Amino acid sequence: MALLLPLLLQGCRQAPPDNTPPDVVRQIVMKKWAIVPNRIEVPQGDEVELVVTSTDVEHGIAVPRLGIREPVQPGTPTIVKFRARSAGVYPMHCSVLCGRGHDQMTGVIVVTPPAPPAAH
Ligand SMILES: [Cu+2]
Repeated sequence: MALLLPLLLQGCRQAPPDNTPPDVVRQIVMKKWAIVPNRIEVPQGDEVELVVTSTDVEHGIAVPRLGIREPVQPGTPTIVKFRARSAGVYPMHCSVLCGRGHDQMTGVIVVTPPAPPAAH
């Protein structure tokens, strides 16, 4: 239930440096026609590294609300780094038209707020 708390903690948020190693690493596999897993949870404020691979043809990883849009070539992992400053659900999809099931290539990145809720 803590995940549903409104985010009213902007004023006491820390500002961590941006050149640190990732706090969390998540693997994503793109293939005809799915993003696996199609739901990824990461903590708010952490430096996240996504390692995105394709097992067949060229796909693309796009998470518009996080400003992410990168091609994913088979055989070469695409590394995407981001830090989500707000908790919430961020839709992701394939950004390369890869066949008739392309529209099914969707998922979400769920950014969870720190738990337990910080005392303000
Ligand atoms: Cu596609």
